Amino acid sequence: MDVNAERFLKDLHDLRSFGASGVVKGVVRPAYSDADIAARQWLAGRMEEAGLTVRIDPVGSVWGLAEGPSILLGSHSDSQPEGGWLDGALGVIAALEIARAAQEAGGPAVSVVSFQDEEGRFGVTTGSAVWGGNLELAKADGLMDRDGITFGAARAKMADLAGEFVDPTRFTGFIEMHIEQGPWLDQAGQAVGVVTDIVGIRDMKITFRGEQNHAGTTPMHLRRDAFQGLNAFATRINEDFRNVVTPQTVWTIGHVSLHPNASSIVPGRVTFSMQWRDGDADRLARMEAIIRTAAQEIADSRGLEVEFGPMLGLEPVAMDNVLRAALAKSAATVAPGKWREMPSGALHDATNVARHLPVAMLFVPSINGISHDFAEDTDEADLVTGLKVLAGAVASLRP
Ligand code: HGY
Ligand code: MN
Ligand code: MN
Repeated sequence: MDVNAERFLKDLHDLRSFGASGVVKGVVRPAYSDADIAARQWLAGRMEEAGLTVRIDPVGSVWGLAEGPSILLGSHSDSQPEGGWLDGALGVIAALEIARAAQEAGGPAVSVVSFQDEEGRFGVTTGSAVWGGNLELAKADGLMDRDGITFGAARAKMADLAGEFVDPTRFTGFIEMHIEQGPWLDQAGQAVGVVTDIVGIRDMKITFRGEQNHAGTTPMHLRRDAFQGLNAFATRINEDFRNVVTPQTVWTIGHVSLHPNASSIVPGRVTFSMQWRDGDADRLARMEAIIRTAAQEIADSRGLEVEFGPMLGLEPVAMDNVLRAALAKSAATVAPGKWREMPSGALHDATNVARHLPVAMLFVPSINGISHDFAEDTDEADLVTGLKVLAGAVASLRP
């Protein structure tokens, strides 16, 4: 099968024009934003032109379906609030190009998907989590973004486009191409990573409630300052994790909402995100226990109340041996000496798809290891190398 690198790169750049930030190549295309919906409609048109049957499912994931049994390729086209042009988009456009090239070559049958809300405006990989059965739709509908909008209300914006969920039994497997989003391939001067497994994640909101008061007149020893509670908590877990974590374990407080967020008011409430990731589910559980104990003890000692929101989680997932071997063989042919096997520290839709299908992933380098930032980028030669590796693997899977 011969992929068309020019056609692939043009589509990738065209997709970037939806929600272009104006800062380098970055995009602002969070799930269900006007730019995201417009991009999804554009993508549906490209799928149709490629001879695929378009279906938009009840959560807004866009599918381009080949006839009969097919291999599914894809990723997501929503972005972080400040996102790069390749995170997700690369896997979707590579899938589209391979579906076209495969048709031109007379097979195999390739279907394409762009899952909705992979970037977790509402949850964690929400669209594929619902499709894969990791998250009930009714529960997803109640999830709120940081402005208090529910997933249910947001997906209603696409209701007039929506059909049924796609039956997973029509697919024989799933391969997701993605940027690495970390430093390893770039530092080693390598072009391709074949993924061995994807880490697990836990994500929850925690709230400390204290007493809002005057910042000039309230003596320090009488304060019940919610921000000071968060400050103590962040320091405490760094200490308490020390004997539990490995160099691969990560944890992040990435969103903080302080109330009322004013210079002259002792803050009475803080709600923050607590997220942690590791390849070992037991370690994730031990970290959860540390988090809950630390937050409770800090609250008790400072006259605060603590409230734990619902915890979202995805388990670590190993890649399928057959698909992974096909990618490795293709990488060794297309990029000899310039590829490696590696785990994924980022979450991907493949985690959820693994509930239904054998899954595998391949990575291309991220320049300076930057992602979830407008500066995210990859050398176009590496994008094309990755595309060729994926095409080779898909071609080798034909019956
Ligand atoms: O956060 C993640 O790992 C993914 O990029 N959403
Ligand atoms: Mn992604
Ligand atoms: Mn991402």
